Amino acid sequence: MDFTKTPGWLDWYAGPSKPRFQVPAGAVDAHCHVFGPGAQFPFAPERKYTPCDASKEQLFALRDHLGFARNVIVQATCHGADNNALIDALQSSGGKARGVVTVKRGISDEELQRMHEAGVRGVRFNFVKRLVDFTPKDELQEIAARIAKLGWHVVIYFEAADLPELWDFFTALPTTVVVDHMGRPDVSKPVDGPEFELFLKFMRENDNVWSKLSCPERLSVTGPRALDGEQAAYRDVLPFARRVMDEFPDRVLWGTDWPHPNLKDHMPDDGLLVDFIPHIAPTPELQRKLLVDNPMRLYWPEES
Ligand code: 0GY
Repeated sequence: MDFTKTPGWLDWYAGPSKPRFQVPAGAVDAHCHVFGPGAQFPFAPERKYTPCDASKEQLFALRDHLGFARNVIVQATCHGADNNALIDALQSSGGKARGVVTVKRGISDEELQRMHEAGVRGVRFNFVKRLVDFTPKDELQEIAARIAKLGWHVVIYFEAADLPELWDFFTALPTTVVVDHMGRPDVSKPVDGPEFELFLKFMRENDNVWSKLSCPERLSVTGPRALDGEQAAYRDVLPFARRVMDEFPDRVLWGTDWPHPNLKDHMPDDGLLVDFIPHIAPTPELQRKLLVDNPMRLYWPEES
C-alpha cells in the first residue's frame, strides 16, 4: 500500500554524528520505534498521523552507530494495535530487542504468549489525546491484570496537566509502571513548581513507577537544538531530568525516541542526543544505572 506522509512531516535525521559520549558496554536504547515500512506493514486506519518509513534495518544500523547493544521497541500509535512490524523487528534482532505493544481486550492468551516468546515485555497505554482515541479504563484494567500474569509491565504516556485526573487509575495498576518522557512536563514552568512536584510525588509515593528521561528535543522550549555539533542542547530540560535522575536513580531509563514522530520544528541529530546523556547522568555509576542496569532488570531480568 502507498501512503502519503502527513503534511509537514519531518523525516528522521540521515547521517547522524558519532557521539562524543561513549555509552557503557551493554547499553540499551529503551525507547524507539519502527514505522512500517508501510508497503510491508501498513499503517493503521485509525492513525492520527502518517509517518515516513523507519525500518528495523535502519533502527539496528542506528543502534550500532551510536554504540548501543540493545533496543526496546515501543509500539507507535500509527500502527494502532497491529503489532506486526514491531514483532517482526524483535524476531529479526537476534535477541537484541524487546518490545512494548498495544493490545485490545479481544486479544487471546495464545497471542499474548506468542508475543512474549518474541520478546514483548510490556503494554503501552496512551492518554495523549492528539495521538489516540479514548479507551475505557475498565478495558485497560482488564488488560493490565492479564499481562501482569506474564510478568509484563505497563508503559504510560500522558501530558503533565492530565496527571491529577489519571492518578487513581495509575496508582491502582498491578505492575511496574513506566512513564514516557517524565510525563511531558511543561519545562517553561519552574522545576520546583506544583506541576512537576506532583510528578515527583507520584514517583515518591509509588515505588513501582519508573520514568524515561527521554525526549529533551520534544520537551524543550528554548533549545538550543541538537544540530550542527551543539554540545549544550536543550538546557531547559536538564533541571527536570536531573531532578528525577538524582532522586530515583534505580527507576530511570533512557531512549533515543528514534524516528521521533511528530516533531514540528526540527529533527535532532541522534549522535548529539546521546551527547546529552552525561549532562543528565554525570557519573559513570549513574550512566550505568540509566543505560544498562535498570533497562536490563526490566527487559532482560534473566540476564541481569
Ligand atoms: C513518542 C512520542 C510521540 C508519539 C508516539 O506512538 C506514538 O505515535 O509515541 C508524540 O507524538 O509525542 O514517544 O514517540
